Amino acid sequence: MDRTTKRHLQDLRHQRSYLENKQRKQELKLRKKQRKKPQERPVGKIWELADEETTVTARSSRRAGVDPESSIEENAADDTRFQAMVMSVSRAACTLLQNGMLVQCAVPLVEGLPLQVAAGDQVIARQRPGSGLVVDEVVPRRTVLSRPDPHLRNREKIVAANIDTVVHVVSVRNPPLRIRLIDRYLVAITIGGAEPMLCLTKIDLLSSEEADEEMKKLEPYHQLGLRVLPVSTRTGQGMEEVTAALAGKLVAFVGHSGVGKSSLLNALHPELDVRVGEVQPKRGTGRHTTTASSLYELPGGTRIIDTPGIREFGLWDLDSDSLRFYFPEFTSEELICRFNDCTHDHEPQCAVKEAVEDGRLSRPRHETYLRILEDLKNPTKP
Ligand SMILES: Nc1nc2c(ncn2[C@@H]2O[C@H](COP(=O)(O)OP(=O)(O)O)[C@@H](O)[C@H]2O)c(=O)[nH]1
Ligand SMILES: [Mg+2]
Ligand SMILES: [Zn+2]
Repeated sequence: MDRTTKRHLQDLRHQRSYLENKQRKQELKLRKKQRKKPQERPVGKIWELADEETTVTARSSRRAGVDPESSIEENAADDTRFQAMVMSVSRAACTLLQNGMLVQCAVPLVEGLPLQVAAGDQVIARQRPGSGLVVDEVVPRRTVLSRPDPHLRNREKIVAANIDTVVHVVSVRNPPLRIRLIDRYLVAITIGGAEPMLCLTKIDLLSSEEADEEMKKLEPYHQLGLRVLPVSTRTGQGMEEVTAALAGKLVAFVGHSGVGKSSLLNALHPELDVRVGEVQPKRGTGRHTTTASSLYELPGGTRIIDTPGIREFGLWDLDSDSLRFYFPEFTSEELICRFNDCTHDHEPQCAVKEAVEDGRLSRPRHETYLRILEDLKNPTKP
């Protein structure tokens, strides 16, 4: 790894630990404020969906000493406010984990659109007299994984929040490994502030020579300092490494449908019994069995957000000038282009293009970079 890449990674790590500390302090403060003893939480998805609004309404109204029929919402508001983690989100509601129970909570509209909440978010929710829970505010996020909303291109869609690590899951077969798809995910993960990791699944479908070949294709990512974890959920190969790499973290699994995200989750903790899809023989991709992101808690404090397959990972919050910083190998000190602001595209005497020509830099990565650059310059093109 060259010096610039190292420095880049160091900066990212530094930023992360700073943000982590900040979040920890915030949480401590809030916990003190709520004067709550930490509750023992059941592990895995073994909670029953609580008799949602009714039980919570009764309990919190009693605690707050308010008349549930009261028409003055402000009176009840403060005492019924509590912080909870978002486990999953549907159109106008989300599921929160409150005192070891899953409770449904409405998401309010802001300027005609539902307030943005995502699995992994910490929210402050409030009991509305007689009409269930509602999200009041979202606690500032430590990290995000975002993409443009597929329905409203100029709105951000947060796929997961407050994640430490995002594992991009790719399979060696069914569907086959297409390394060009990795780069967009990596850019999106890095922008959002989480640590990226790669998981190469279904290695039981290959001989060891074939597996070595596939691992070779991922060499440019190794060189970038990215962790690559080969696994099989069928044989259990590599599962110990995955378990260790994710221990204690809040993690999101992303990648195309059918690559084995849900299977990986089941292999980490079989009691979860997450629905797994069949791969369609014709297209070699999976059906979308996982339709919304859901957060699962595993023994030992690891928490995983399983996301639906995303075919095209669009990039949010990126402009063409900053794109090259997400390809850290292009900013290496040895690479001196003729122009300081070289975009490594059409410019003469471009050190990056020369390095691609003589094999020092990955050609597929440069090609993806150019494609993203083109998209960013022409945002209206489909
Ligand atoms: N051979 C093999 N098949 C797997 C492995 N992991 C998952 N699969 C299969 O891949 C298909 C899609 O899995 P699923 O977990 O639903 O993928 P997801 O869409 O990414 O969540 C299912 O038929 C799984 O049985 C593996 O390690 N080896
Ligand atoms: Mg799935
Ligand atoms: Zn250049």
